[in-house]
Amino acid sequence: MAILKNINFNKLKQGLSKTKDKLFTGITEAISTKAVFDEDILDELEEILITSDIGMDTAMKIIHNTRAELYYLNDRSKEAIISTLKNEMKTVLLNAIQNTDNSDSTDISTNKPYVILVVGVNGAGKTTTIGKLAYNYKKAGYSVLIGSADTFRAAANEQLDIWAKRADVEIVQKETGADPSSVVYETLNIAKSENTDIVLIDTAGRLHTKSNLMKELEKIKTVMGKVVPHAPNEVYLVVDGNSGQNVLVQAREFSKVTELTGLIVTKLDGTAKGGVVFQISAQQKIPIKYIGVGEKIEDLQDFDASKFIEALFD
Ligand SMILES: Nc1nc2c(ncn2[C@@H]2O[C@H](COP(=O)(O)OP(=O)(O)O)[C@@H](O)[C@H]2O)c(=O)[nH]1
Ligand SMILES: [Mg+2]
Repeated sequence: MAILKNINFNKLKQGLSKTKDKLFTGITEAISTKAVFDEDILDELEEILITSDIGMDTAMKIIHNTRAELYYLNDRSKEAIISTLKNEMKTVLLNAIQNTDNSDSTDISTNKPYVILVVGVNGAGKTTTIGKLAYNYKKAGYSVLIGSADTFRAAANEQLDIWAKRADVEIVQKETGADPSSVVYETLNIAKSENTDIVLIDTAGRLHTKSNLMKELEKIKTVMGKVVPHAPNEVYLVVDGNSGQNVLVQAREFSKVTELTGLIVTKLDGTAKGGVVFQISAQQKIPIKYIGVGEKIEDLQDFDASKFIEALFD
C-alpha cells in the first residue's frame, strides 16, 4: 500500500547527501584522477560500492555488467563510465520487487479497518515511523487510530503519545507491563465501532534471537485475526539504514514468524551507507515501501527506485 505519494525530491537529495558524497563524489574522483580507463578504475569503483554497503555480491555484479557494457559501447569516456554505472545500479533497484500496487485506496475502503502492524528491533525507528505514517494517512483524508502495543518500556507510551498529537490522531494505550495483545484487542474493537479507516500498531523492539518476544508477535497476530478477520493487512519491518548486512538477517528472521509485506528503511539521512538499499533490493523478496530521511514528521517518503538513483547522481 503506497498511498502516500510523498516524494519531495529536494528533501530526498538532502537526506541522501551523505551517501551521495561518498558514492558519487568517490566515483567521479576515481574516474577523474585516472588518465586512462583501465581495470584499476573498475576495482576502485567496486571498492567504493562495497564501502557504501551495497554488498559484495551486488557490487561485483554491478561492476561486471558495467565492464561488459563499456566494452560493448566501446566508449571509455568519463561520461560513459558514470552513466553506465548509474544505469547498472538503477537496474538493480528496478529489478527488485517494487510496490506497483495501485489499488491502495480500494484496499482500504474494502478492508476496514486496514490494519498495519509495525515490527523491528529496538531503536530501528518504529515509533517515529508510525508517527510519520499516521500524519500522512491523516493528511490523505483517512481516519487513523494508533495502538501502543509496546508495553515493555515505560517511556514508550509517552513517546508515541507525542507522535499521535503531532499527527493529530487518536491513540489507545495501557499501563506498562500490560499484555500487548490486550492493547491490540482493544484498539481493533474501538476501530471497528468507530469505523476507523486505518489502524497502526506499534510494538516493542524485539531481537529475533529472543524466542519469547517472537512468540508474543504471533499472539498479537492471532488476536488481531479474531477481532478483524482480514488483519493484519500489512506487516512492515522497520530497519535502520545503518545496519548494513544485518538488515538482511533481520528480514530473514522476522519472516520466519510472520509474513512481511514491506520494509521501511530509516535513518538514511544519517549515514553514508545508504547503499544498503541496493543490497536489500538485490537480495530481498520483500519490497521497500518507504524510506526515512530525517527525524521530522514529513521525513518519510515513498521508495521510488528512479528517484532514489537520480537523487544520488544528481
Ligand atoms: N535521522 C533520522 N533519525 C530517525 C529516523 N527514524 C527514526 N529516527 C531516530 O531513531 C531513534 C529511534 O527511533 P524510535 O522510533 O524510537 O525506534 P523504535 O525503538 O524502533 O521505536 C529516534 O531518536 C528517532 O528520532 C530517520 O529517518 N532519520
Ligand atoms: Mg518504539
